[in-house]
Parts: sequence; structure tokens; C-alpha cells
Amino acid sequence: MKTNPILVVEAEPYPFEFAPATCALLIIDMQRDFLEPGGFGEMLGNDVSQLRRTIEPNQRLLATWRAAGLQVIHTREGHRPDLTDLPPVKKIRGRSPTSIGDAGPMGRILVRGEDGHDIISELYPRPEEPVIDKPGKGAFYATDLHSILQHLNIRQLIVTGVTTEVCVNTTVREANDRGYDCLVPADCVGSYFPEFHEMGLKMIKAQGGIFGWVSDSAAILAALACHFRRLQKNKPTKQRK
Ligand code: TIU
Repeated sequence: MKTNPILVVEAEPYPFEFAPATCALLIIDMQRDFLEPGGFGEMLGNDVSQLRRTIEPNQRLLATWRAAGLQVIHTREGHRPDLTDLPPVKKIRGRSPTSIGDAGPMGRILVRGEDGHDIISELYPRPEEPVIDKPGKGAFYATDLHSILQHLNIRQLIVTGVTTEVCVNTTVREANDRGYDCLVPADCVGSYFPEFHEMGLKMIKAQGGIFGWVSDSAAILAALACHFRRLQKNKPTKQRK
């Protein structure tokens, strides 16, 4: 058996082919302050249910991806407690009375080490899964994600998380320019604004897949089921004595 067989996921604009050993699941910013009722996102008047619908599909995909022994990487958007990596324009844009670094419902907003900055319990990283702390919207900007992926020999990414049009879209664009193929399962990404979610996905798959592919978690799970069947079939049978 080939050590890294190709799996095929039904996707748009055409099927996404990936080799499990060189493909990582990259989960973007599933943080308490963005997703939990009473967090910073809701405090700004956003409808967090639009993001919370992504939790269950992400849990299913993550559980199966882990069971297959494949690579998982998480990201968190946030800043150093001294805010020296926070661009002043990011701090003041929006003219909100409460902004990054100020006291929020779950500690200082988007500051590393605070409760609201942490990943939701439903998708909590395992110790062996790298967590990338990023100061920007894209997961490659000012992080070691690219080197980590190179060292792990990862060439393709399944990108999930929040929000579709901001951190997911920026990361997919950054990944595309660095030579990675990206597949985005629509039910595993979400936006506070349904119309931005829809357009964010359309932008990725437009023009023959200008930035990547779009599918859903069921299509990826179907491909992984094929992976498990192949593993089972190729399992060495016990020799009779
Ligand atoms: N993770 C991420 O998308 N950060 C944001 O600030 N998103 C918004 O949609 N505001």
C-alpha cells in the first residue's frame, strides 16, 4: 500500500484531492470572546449564535481527524499583555469605548492568558497540537506557522473556524500565496453576518478556485471513511501458527 494515498472530497469548484499525511486541519480562532454568550463579540452587539452553529460540525471533524492520527493546528487572535505587538490603528479603529487590552467580560480583551482569549472547551487543543498565537487576522502574519508547516511537510490545509470573511479568509489568502491548497468546509466556518459568510465562501471558490475549495464537513468525513476502510483492508492479518 502507498504510505500516503490520495483521498477525494466532493467540493466546489471541483473535487479536492488530498494526501492525509501532508494535510493539516487548521482551526482558526475558536475563542471564548468570539463565541461565548457574554463575551466580547456579544458585548459589541453581535449575534454569537451565527458562530456557535459551527461548534458541532467542528467537533465531529476534529474527532475523526484526530482518530485518523492526522495533524491538527489551532490559532488564537490576541496580543501580548504589554500590547507592544498591537498596532495603534487596531486599538483605536471602531471608536468603541471598550477596545483590545481593556477589561472585558472575560478578562482583558484579546490579551494572551486571559479567559476570553482561550479556545472554547468543546474544541480544546490537545497538548501535542500546536497553538499559533497571532496578532493579526491572517495566521501567517508575524507567526511561525509557515515554518511549522514546512517542518511537518504539510502542503494542504483544511481551514475551519471564525470568522469566514475576516480571519478565515485572510488566512486562506495568505496560505494560497505561500503555495498551500486550502479547503474550507462551509458548515465549520461562521460569521456574525450571514451575507458576509456567503460572499466570503463565494470569493474563495470563484474563478476556478482562486484561493481554494469549498465543501462541507460531511464530504470530508466521507473521504476519511474511505481512508479508514483502506487502513482496515491493509491491516496485517495474524499468521496462524
Ligand atoms: N478571528 C477573527 O475573525 N477576528 C475578528 O476580529 N473577526 C471579526 O469578524 N471581527
